[in-house]
Amino acid sequence: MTLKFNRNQLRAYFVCGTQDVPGANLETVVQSALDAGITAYQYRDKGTSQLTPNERLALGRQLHQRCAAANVPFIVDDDVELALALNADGIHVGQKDDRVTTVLQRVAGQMFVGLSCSTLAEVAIANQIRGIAYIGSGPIFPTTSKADADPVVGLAGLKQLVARSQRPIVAIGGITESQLRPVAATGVAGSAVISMIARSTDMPRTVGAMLTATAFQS
Ligand code: TZP
Ligand code: MG
Repeated sequence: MTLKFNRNQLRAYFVCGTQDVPGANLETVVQSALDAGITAYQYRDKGTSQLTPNERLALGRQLHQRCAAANVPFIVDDDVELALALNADGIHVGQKDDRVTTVLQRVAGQMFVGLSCSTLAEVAIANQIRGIAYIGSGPIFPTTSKADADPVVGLAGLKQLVARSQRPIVAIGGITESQLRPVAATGVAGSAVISMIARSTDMPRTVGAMLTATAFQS
């Protein structure tokens, strides 16, 4: 079954691949995050990941099953073929990935699409493209989790992107627990994080703080 998109799924959005949990088991980490109450999971296995394409596919099947059991959308980063093979609920594409319009056509009706936008110009273009479910904006703060990250957007920059966007925005990049409230105050629908959850010593507290920072919207 494919989960439909709604903006509450952006409140506590966990992004993670094997490269982000060295020495640990990604399935175990994702299950702990699901148990703690994350509202979306993005399978982003790339960069220094050592997995073969077949291993990535097999692991993705397990992770999708775990997300489905928790009624949490399973979103694949960047890779349309992988997203289709895994029957994902969503796909997230960057400005440098396959052009978003091509992706929208490929997955039409099968999954929702999120797009990274870090400038006002990118948001203005995204506003004109039908079918984009949400925007991911960042990095808000410096991050060590993405080698080719765009320049830092900052809280003031984020607020401008939110004001311009016709779609809900999820903030990403360098977000720590102490920054959740200022980030939420910009009007975003939520925060997306790698390190804050992957390295948390208390996932229920960490995810709880993400949920507390953003109000549920019906
Ligand atoms: N896109 C922009 S910043 C980033 C991604 C995938 C990395 C976020 O990781 P962290 O550890 O939460 O800063
Ligand atoms: Mg599904």
